[in-house]
Amino acid sequence: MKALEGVRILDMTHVQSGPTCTQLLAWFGADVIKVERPGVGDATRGQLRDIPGVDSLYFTMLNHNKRSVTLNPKTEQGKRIFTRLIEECDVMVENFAPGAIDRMGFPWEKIQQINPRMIYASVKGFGPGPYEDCKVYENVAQCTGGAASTTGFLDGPPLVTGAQIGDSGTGLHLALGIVTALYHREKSGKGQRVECAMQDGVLNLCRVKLRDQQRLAHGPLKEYSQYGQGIPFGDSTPRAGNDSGGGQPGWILKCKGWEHDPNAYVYFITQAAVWGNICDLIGKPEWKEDPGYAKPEARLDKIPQIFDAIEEWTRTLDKFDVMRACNPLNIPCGPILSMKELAEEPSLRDTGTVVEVDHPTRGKYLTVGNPVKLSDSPSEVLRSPLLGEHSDEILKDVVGLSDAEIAAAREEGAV
Ligand code: CAO
Repeated sequence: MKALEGVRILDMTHVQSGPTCTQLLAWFGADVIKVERPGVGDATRGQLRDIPGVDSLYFTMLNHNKRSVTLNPKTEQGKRIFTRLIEECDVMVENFAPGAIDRMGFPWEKIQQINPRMIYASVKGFGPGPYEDCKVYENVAQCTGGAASTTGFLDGPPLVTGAQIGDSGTGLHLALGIVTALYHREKSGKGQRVECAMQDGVLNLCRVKLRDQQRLAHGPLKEYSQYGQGIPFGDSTPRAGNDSGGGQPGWILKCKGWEHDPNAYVYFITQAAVWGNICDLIGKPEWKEDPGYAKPEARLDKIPQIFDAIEEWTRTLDKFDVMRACNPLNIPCGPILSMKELAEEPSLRDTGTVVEVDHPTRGKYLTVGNPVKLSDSPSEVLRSPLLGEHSDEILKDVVGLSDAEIAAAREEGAV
């Protein structure tokens, strides 16, 4: 039995943040019913298409293991069907612009009235406050949540990251909120509202940068490279390039072939406990006893110079050979892996983290499977649904409509 088997989700999500959340719940076994506008569907079905007329990878990779029903809750019959779905589901998830579900005629108070056990979960760009009515996409959240101001190099502009911390990150937060509310409902018998703002989710992921903001009041951030470079600190957490962000200094270093391969680099951490091993490995055994280098505090004003010396060594080796040399010595490091290398990595295929899926109109494609592994409830990745593929079965089995009632709903444009 899957961990969330028996939990039914009314999935009113679109684009990325909400679908990430409901896809995770579906992988864990929930019955996720994705409600889409008749004839239109989730906008991402048609975005960034690589094959004409076929659901995009953007859509297919975010909507596995779900069923699709088309429904317009703004029509008369659509409202009746939607009300029945609220009665029959445990959780409703949405990430429309602020107020959209209310405008459909289903504010939280009404949803609660229809089904007091309903858990109603939403992603919005911002929480209550000056920006609560704004529409928000990924990079806006990265910029307003503190990620962009602290990402990039000191002498360059703020940078956004390729990791979708605003969309997928908030979806993950929301999924935890939903499961927590389901657990609470076991005891209270009641549903509740679950909300996660993208700004809040990003700020939560940037927690260590707010830590550093407060440390600045007590002096320079000595583990930042700029300290060793003699560059003064301003009044807010600066961009730190590839500095580690933790107590053990780290940096990205060139490896053999960096001149023509954009990913011939390695992340290298000068773990204090194995400093002696590092000195031996890079041919600087004298640094083990030198008072200017032996202790971590003594090294703080020389971090850039130390990484220059380590790079002299890493440049002589392939990035995987650097890792092979460091691992037995307990020196933490990691090669910079390209998407091509990740897609082809056999161990990720073996664990189901990278999965090949077959789709009726697109054929075979790769996706990222469930990164969370449960020992007794393994996840299988099932292809995303076509638009309205499960409309009839859901309208019959979940909503309880007859064939004639379904035909009438279609006539009205409700389905
Ligand atoms: N039947 C009929 N109408 C439907 C429908 C259905 N099944 N599903 C949605 N709609 C309607 C909504 O009612 C809404 O109409 P109104 O504005 O007239 O009330 C409209 O479709 C969708 O509205 P939207 O404003 O949410 O869509 P958008 O493309 O303009 O904005 C986005 C997209 C993502 C910016 C916005 O939804 C948003 O800010 N969401 C919250 C933050 C968020 O999740 N951002 C992440 C985006 S990427 O994951």
